[in-house]
Amino acid sequence: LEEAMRKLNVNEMLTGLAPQGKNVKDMASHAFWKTQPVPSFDEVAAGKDKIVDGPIKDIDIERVRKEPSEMYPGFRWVTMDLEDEKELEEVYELLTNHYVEDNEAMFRFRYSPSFLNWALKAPGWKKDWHVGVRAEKSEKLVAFISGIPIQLRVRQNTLNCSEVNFLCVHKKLRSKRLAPVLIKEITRRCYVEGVFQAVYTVGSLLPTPVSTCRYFHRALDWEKLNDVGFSPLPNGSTKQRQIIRYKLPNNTSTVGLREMEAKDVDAVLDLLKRYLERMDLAQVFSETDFNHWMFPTEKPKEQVVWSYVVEDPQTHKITDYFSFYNLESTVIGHKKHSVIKAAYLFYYATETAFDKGNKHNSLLKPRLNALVNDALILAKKENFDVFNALTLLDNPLFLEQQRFGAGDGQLHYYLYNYRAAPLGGGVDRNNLP
Ligand code: MYA
Repeated sequence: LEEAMRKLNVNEMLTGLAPQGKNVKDMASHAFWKTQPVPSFDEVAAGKDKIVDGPIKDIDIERVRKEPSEMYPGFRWVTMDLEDEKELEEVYELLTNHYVEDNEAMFRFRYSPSFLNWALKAPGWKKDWHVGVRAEKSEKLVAFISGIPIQLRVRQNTLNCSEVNFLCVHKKLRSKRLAPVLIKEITRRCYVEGVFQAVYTVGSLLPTPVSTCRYFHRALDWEKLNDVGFSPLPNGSTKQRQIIRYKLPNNTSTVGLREMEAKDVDAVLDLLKRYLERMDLAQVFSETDFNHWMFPTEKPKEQVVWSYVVEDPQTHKITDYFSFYNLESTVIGHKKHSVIKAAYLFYYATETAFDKGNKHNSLLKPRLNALVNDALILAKKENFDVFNALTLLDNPLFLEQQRFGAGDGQLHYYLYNYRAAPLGGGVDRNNLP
């Protein structure tokens, strides 16, 4: 029964609708979102097959307000200067204490200052899109929202977009409708720059996701994950059995696997671009973007991203690529452990995806499994406790075999001021074995 329930939930979650209709407020009860250029639940449900991708409303840049809207008394708008280490530290502090937690409030994301530098100063970043709110008396930073410019392809259309992230309101100021004010302000600052569309991901269900993923977790240090309450001991198993289940070999197995080097950039970018063309929704990477996200040359205090390639020993061609990044979570109020070190699978690409006779993923599936198994081994060597992945790209081809377990969390993908037919997920489902 448990297995059946689990399957039911996964299937429901993959549709983008909340389980059994729970947590679904209708559009009318979304006092803020019903005023915004986003599709309603009903319209998406009714028109699934008829939706034509395109902007929802035209924005007249001349009519966009030049000044921020009024702030609540006692607070004021600020633009954060993330080049200033002190201000970066303030954003870090706010997020470390008030950002996203799991439903049981056991864990909270802990983005390092190095991570924030990486995520918020992406190529073309604008200081104006790092928006804060300070309490006037204490000068304390109490809220934040950010955007970075990206090129996003939705099927055949490439949008000049902002990616909105790190929306955070101090716990003492929650439920006072500050979030809509922040969202309207980042929207205004995007419009002012001539950017009229945005992409964002949120754990909770709002009107209306264009796609939904589920989080999967693969234990690397099961004992620690069990200690902190992240991985319960399954009925009928023992601690020893769990430790053995997640044990990994000491060495990687793919011939030609090595850390990525500067000389690989052209080949990897070419491979990654071709691989991402198979997806309906993907960022479009220039070489500058690629270097920033996947092969940063400036080494930060704390390493954020790891990139590897496979070089064919005979032809010296790059045949595969994978990367993961480092995002810790605070373990709230635990005596022994203060953080979980999590590796998140980032981008990857493999030539086996283009195999012509690949009707049943006959090469792609085993290759991905070998690569991800090596990624797990490398992450373990770097002292990560857990390896996380979402149900995007071709990930469903390896999650089960590599002993990932379905998590509670979902991640909904949203587009602002852009209507798009719902996405089926990264995997070409007709091609699954
Ligand atoms: S997702 C991460 C969000 N952050 C956290 O979860 C951290 C912990 N939580 C908090 O800090 C607060 O609870 C937040 C809400 C700030 C989330 N996205 O002020 P309120 C709606 C969008 O009374 P609070 C990320 O960073 C809610 O449905 N809307 O609520 C991406 C309700 O509206 P409606 C959200 O709990 C962010 C209203 O706000 C979210 O005190 C993308 C309630 O406001 C949410 N995560 O504060 C933002 N949470 O009545 C959108 C609640 O209508 C960007 N709400 O249901 C859109 C694109 C903009 C740019 C466009 C350019 C073209």
